Amino acid sequence: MNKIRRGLAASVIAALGVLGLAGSPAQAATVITAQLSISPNPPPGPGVFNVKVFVKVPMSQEDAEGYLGNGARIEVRFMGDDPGTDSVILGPVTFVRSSTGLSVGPEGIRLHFLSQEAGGSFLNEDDSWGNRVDEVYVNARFVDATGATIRTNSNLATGLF
Ligand SMILES: [Ca+2]
Ligand SMILES: [Ca+2]
Repeated sequence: MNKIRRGLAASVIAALGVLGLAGSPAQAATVITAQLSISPNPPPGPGVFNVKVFVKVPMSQEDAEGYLGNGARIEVRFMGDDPGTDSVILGPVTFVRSSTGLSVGPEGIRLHFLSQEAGGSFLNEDDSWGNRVDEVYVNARFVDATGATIRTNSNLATGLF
C-alpha cells in the first residue's frame, strides 16, 4: 500500500511539474452562484418593480473566453416557489458571449440581468383569494458546449408583485 501511495504521489508531482511548465490547464467549471432582488422603483419614477439577477461562474479569464467561444451559455429561469412542484414563470432566458449583461473578467463569467416589470407581470405567481403573496427565485445554469451543466437556485424574493 505504502509503495503504491508513494508511486501515485510521484506521478502526481511529475504531472503537476509538466502542467506547470505548459501554463495553467483549463479547469472544469464547478461553481455557480445566483442572487435575485425585486424591489419597487422609488418615487417619482414609474411605479414598477426593478428586477436584478446577478450570476457568477468563477474561473480564469482564459477559461471563460474558451468556454464561451466554444458555445457555452447561461440559462436563467424565473421560478415560482409553491408547495409541491415549483413552476417556471419565465424562461429559460439564454445568454451567450455577445449577450447584453454578460461579461468576462479575471474572476470569470458574470451576468447582470436587469429589467423593470409592471405590477401583475409574470412575477405575480400567486393571485388566488387565499394566497396572493408571490415567492420568486431564479434557477441559473451554466451549460458548456458538451451539454455539461452546473446549476443553482438564488435566494427567494417575496412580495406582492
Ligand atoms: Ca408561491
Ligand atoms: Ca400575487
